[in-house]
Amino acid sequence: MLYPILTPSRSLNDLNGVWEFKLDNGNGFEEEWFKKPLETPMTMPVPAAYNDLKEGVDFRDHYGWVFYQRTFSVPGFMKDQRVILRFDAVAHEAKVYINGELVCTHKGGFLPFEVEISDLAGKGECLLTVAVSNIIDYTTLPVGGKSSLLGGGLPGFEAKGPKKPVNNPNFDFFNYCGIIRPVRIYTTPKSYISDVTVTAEVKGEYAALNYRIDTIGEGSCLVEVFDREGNKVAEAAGTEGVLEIKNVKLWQPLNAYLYDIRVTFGTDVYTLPYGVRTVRVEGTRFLINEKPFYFKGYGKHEDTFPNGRGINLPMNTKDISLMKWQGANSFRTSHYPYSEEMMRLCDQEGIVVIDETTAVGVNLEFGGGANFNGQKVGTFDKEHGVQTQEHHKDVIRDLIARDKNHACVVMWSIANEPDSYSEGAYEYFAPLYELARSLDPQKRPCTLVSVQMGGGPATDVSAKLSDVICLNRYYGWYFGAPDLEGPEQALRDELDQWQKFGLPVIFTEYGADTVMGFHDTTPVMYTEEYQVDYYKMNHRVFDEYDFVVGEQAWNFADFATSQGLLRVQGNKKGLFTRDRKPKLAAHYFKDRWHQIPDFDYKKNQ
Ligand code: BDP
Repeated sequence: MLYPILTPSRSLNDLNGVWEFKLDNGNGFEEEWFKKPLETPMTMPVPAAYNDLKEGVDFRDHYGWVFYQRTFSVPGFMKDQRVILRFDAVAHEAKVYINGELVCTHKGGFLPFEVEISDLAGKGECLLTVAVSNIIDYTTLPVGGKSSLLGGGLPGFEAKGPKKPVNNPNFDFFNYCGIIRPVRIYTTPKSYISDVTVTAEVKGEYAALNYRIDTIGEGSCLVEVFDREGNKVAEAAGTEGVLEIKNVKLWQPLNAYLYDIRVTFGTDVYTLPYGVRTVRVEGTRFLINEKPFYFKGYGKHEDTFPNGRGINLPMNTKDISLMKWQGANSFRTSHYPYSEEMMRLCDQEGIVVIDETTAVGVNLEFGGGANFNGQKVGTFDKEHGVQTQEHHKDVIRDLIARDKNHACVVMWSIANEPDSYSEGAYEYFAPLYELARSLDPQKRPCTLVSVQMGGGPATDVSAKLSDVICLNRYYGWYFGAPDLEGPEQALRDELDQWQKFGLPVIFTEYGADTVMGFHDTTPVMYTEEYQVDYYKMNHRVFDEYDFVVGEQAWNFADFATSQGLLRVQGNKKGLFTRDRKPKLAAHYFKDRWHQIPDFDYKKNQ
């Protein structure tokens, strides 16, 4: 799906701002709140997660639907245009009503959807109501369950509070919800460009860009490529073809270069920023532009105060600045697709991205994974499993459709810490890899991010399905802490096993909770010193194995989670605090990463 932009043929109007808002009391749909102005509404900014914006646990942990509302008009001069209402992300399910009529629904909180509203042009003021649900279950991604009690406690000491339904996330981040990304109206001419797909073949200084333009209606098609200075460097006619660039400037990690590909179809014009680069895996090497790349970076979250998971453009810029300060070159979009603005920024800034689906907490039979609130489902429920897989396919389809042209995206992550090792895992995952590989025009490597409790290479389907083995490992934290010697040996033992598969390995998570300001002379868990020692131990091992081609610390910054005995006002594994102040380990990483080159770090591959 094309990102909405203003072009000579397309207008763009944003509906962001302060909307009316009301928590559903269970009667919202029955009383048809979407048919009239909300009674006793609150105000609510769009885009943002609503949870941290009003006080009280009933608000923050509200279970179910909320209603957003505002009015808008489509100007009469748009009558001969196609008018589209686009939501960049609504978490997790949306029902959109205009003047009381349901115009579209969408499930899945982190990918865009849109609906044509051309017939509203010149019709006067419209009432727009968006009902949003935060319910997670075994058919949604991320996965969750329903509890009837708020709160937890040690076995035998469970909370005995009032019975009310609450979400029970099977994942370790706060279930922020609402209209979390921009809402816009854009127009196109009636005959229009519906999609653009570009892949690159590079031979020395020559690049051939294979393109396909999907169109609706009549018109002839022209595709032109411009360099940064605005010089035209290639041109071709027709909806499919090849654009030849001589003396190509490649998109490189931390040294980005973007061309503008301008497509004209009839009267419609659309411009795609495009970085030319190649990616492939060869043996144990991850090649970007045919050179062995070493991933230095993090797992992240879209998580700031008070936006929650709501888009925060200044923080995106700040985060990339901190990454560069630290000598990092990459991150993973753990555990859901990030905003389109962030992906475009990474293209511009040369940050390498492992792009992850919303599949977190997929422990179908099993209740495994490091998810402390996870409900054990017990025996495999075929019905749930099948429904999850169907939705998982939709998410893969929509993610690749949205992000396929991004130079920054070098690999797809099909899931985070799923049950990838029990009976049925191969049957569940093999079709998903197949789907991703068939849909991606650039044929990027595919992976899943493997959980430590999975039993390792012998049982993990990663060994059979993934192009790169991605490991989340907590030797020296969940496993063995505060001892670091035994865990060091255990980490070596595991890597010795992976070595036999001849695949590259990236550590996509490793980390230790650390409360800023906690210090000690001998390393004590949760102190800043322990975090540094933990990382030093892990790095000693990573550096000994040439097939380890990347290290992404967990996490870039502290982040909000559900409450639990192991969470001190959130997950504290950040190298930075939630407001982006560096812990001791942030400085340690800065020293290390500035000494590690982006390419050719492992000499004996
Ligand atoms: C891993 C999960 C991640 C958690 C992390 C942790 O992938 O979402 O936040 O552990 O426990 O299991 O900090």
